[in-house]
Amino acid sequence: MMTRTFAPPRRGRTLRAISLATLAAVVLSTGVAVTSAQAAGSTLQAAAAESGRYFGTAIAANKLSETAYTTIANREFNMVTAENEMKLDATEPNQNQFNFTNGDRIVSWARSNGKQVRGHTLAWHSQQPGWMQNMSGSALRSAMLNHVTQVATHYRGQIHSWDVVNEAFADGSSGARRDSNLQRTGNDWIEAAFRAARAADPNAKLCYNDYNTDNWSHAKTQAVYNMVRDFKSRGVPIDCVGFQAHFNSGNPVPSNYHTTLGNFAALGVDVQITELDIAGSGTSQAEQYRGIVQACLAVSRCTGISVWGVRDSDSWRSGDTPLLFDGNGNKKLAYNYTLDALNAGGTGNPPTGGCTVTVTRAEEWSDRFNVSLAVSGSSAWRVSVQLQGSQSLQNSWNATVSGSTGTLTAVPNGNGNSFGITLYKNGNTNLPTATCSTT
Ligand code: G2I
Repeated sequence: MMTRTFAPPRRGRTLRAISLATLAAVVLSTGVAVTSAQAAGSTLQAAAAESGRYFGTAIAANKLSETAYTTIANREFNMVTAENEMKLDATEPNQNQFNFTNGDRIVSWARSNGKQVRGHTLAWHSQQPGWMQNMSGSALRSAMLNHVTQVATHYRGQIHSWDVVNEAFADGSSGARRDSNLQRTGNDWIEAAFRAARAADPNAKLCYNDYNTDNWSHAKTQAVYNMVRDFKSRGVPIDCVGFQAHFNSGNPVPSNYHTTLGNFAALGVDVQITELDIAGSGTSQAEQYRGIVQACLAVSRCTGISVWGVRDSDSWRSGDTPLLFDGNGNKKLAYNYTLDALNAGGTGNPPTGGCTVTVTRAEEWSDRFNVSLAVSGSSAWRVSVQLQGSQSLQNSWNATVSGSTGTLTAVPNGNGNSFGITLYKNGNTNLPTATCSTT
């Protein structure tokens, strides 16, 4: 566990959470006043990193030559999403002719500035190239899977999380899938896309991403939840759910937001706020941003927040002034509230705090396969390995591993930070997922 210690009271956190007796004991035993063990972050990325989370933004390739834009983006954010450059129309303008020029520019800018990348998006009813819009049936299904495979392969190893499928559910009270040419290829198109993405880039987290899924009581939220629960129970490779979080007065931040995030996380997926923007201004807008940050910080598996653009003038709906910087690059009140809320911390540190673990497929036999796990960031770690379906442990090396099905726990046994396991497939060849915490 990453421990968070006392933050200064001016940040609002939280002598309240510490019993007076404990506080007295600390003061008595040290003879000095309690102070923060960790300086408050002065940028969004630094403040989010205090609890092991990222803070990201959408980036437009055609703005990377603008210094005012890149200065803010580089300073404040450590996760980057291509706003349009990895979409289907951008990456496969003609069937089987791929164009990664602008997507690559964004990845290259991100990596050269030490940032991670969210991929957006592999399969979507919208922004399809003309040739795809006119397709249907098995030809479309094959073309979609080929697209997923080619794009995820091109970016293999460079993507933190992929929005594998975007916006596949209908709005309103039906709880149904959205009608689209992809949906008409068969209800299993979403899981087929996830399996293709996993095969192409086994180390990227694979997300389902949607909007109007914030309010727990809404039919669309329930429908997505039921799909994710079904996927997890059948071993369909899904690792995360993206909540776009485009809010305005007609669609305000719901008071049950943290319930929504927590319930999804309890299914065994990470949750990410992926395209945050909130129409408005002043205190009302700032308070809503604060509410979003607090909801994320309250859920251990809410691993990061991305806003959908840098300055209001960069927004897809600039008239709503929905972002954290104004058109001149000045920090808005919403920025200050967001930064303070990140610095104030929350109750749930993500499981990745303090160390990370990568999971790689190794040797395979008809009934078994090997999995290599490498920990970085700490030598005092505990790794939870979530087996898929009915997989069970046959053997392990270079770590002490307990459990045999479901979730395994591994701790160091003096053989360093890499270890391995052999799993019986028992009908499921999917790679397990793993999370790391420091001890
Ligand atoms: O609509 C807001 C977002 C909802 N969730 C999925 C996101 O992918 C989506 O992003 C927006 C971009 O912010 C817009 O920039 O998606 C729109 C449609 O893909 C983007 O708009 C497009 C315009 O439709 C194009 O005409 C334009 O050439 O932006 C393009 C580049 O400016």
